[in-house]
Amino acid sequence: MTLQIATEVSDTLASGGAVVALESTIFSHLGLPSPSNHTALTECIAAIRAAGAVPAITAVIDGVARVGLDESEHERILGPARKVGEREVALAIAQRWDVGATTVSASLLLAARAGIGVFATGGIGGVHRDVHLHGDISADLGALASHPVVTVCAGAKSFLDLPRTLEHLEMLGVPVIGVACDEFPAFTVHSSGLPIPARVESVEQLASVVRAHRELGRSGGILTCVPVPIADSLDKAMIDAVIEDALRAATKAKIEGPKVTPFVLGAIADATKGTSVVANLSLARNNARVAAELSVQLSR
Ligand code: PSU
Ligand code: MN
Repeated sequence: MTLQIATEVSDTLASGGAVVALESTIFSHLGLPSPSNHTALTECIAAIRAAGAVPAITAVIDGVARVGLDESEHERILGPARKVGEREVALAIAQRWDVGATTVSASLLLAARAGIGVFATGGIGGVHRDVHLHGDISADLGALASHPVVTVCAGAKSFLDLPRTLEHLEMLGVPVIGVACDEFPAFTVHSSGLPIPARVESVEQLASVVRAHRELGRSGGILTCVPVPIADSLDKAMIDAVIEDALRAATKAKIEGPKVTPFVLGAIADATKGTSVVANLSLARNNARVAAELSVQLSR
């Protein structure tokens, strides 16, 4: 079997209930330092269940693509893992990778195959700065456009080129919708200063957009943006300075390709002495809750 869907997840989907998919890179050592990765996982699951939905963590474990993990398996994704983007999923299966931590792009593929329509993450990948020099554009963007899944995120980190990321999403035809916010959020910072392309006031209004999108037969996804709760939002000038240093360190250490994002995330966590991690946990919980509320609305 190449794709295994947890019984609780398939039973809930079969009865028309609410399910929210989660990625595993954010919970692995690639996304958050230990033990905050474990806290994030526990809190996201709790937020989804509290809102009346079933969580479905995606991962590749012992060469099987999984949608929904048993609690006893959580430790597998918290330890060392290989990063699995959409293009690595088949490799990870065929070559029986021990633990593959799925990114946003891989999670969207697996969620779509399982029939899950709502996915929560922290921040998405995007167009990297200086793209004309290296061409680095996250596979997350293409996956957002090709899979019929709504992604709930807190925008993207400003170590990316956020204006180009928004342009790219427009080119791909992905609706970008803010829930009660006027600006594209910048992950641990409440706002980036860039206008959000579209705004809804509530999860109910968001659900009507999703229904209309589906009724039109659009095959791709929708990017929903929810800013980090204001009390946990970090200072933009402080984070911008930290990011400049982290990017310089990445260039100096000749970090390239898929290693860039985990390297910069780690450097930011170190430089902010964990305050970025507190904000990260807060936004991850919040996104999980909003995604669950949306999934519940859509299942009515
Ligand atoms: N941004 C974050 N935290 C993360 C990631 C991005 O703030 O953990 C992870 C996600 O799994 C995302 C992936 O899908 O990094 C994007 O990697 P890349 O930039 O190599 O496409
Ligand atoms: Mn990349």
